Amino acid sequence: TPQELEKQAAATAALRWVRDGMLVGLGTGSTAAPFIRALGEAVRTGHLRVQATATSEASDALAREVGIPMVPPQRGMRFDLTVDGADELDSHLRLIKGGGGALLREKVLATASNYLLIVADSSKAVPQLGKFPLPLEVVPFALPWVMDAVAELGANPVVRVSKTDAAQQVLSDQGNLLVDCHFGQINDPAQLATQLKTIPGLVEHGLFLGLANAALVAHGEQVQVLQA
Ligand code: DER
Repeated sequence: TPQELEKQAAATAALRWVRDGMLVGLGTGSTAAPFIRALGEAVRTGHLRVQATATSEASDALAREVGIPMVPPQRGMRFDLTVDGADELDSHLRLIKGGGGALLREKVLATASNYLLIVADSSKAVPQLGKFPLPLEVVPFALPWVMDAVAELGANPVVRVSKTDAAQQVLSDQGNLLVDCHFGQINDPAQLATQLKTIPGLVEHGLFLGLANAALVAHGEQVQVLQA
């Protein structure tokens, strides 16, 4: 599809940000995956030596499959570059992430990275955040009260279920629930992020503010570079 081609174009362009010897954070989702494959190819053919850590079990498995040497989290570890997708990004490079369910590890790696590069197809760039429901990672015990608290903030919260079985709640790699919050339009992302952080049992939210350094947004075969 045209969207898949855009994801591929952005992912391929991201390879030019990787330098020999880098410690790389690997994102999660359908745009991060072709980047992982392309990086694996560059490693296997001897063009690049890198080490990496992934933001999900799925990306970790893919990275190992394509031959990228993987390292576990350690004290003092800083990533030279993390490449990840996003569900929405605005012109200030504020992001909504978590559609792929990996927002917690994604935010951990983004924060431990010297450079966060977002790869996206053209549908992800928006004038204002919030059309895409904001994902939260929630400790199962706390779910009812977290739902109440975010409803109080004006959202319509929905617990994420399996696409193939609506009775099956989706669990994160940490065994937590994912709650998608329909805000309609987020006028003040910073204020909302602050409010969400005070809710007990809400482990993390998908607003990534001040974290992305650049974004590669593909429009057809053209890849636009946005800098923060
Ligand atoms: O969860 C995320 O933020 C992922 O990066 C993902 O949702 C991005 O979407 P993609 O599969 O279209 O790249």
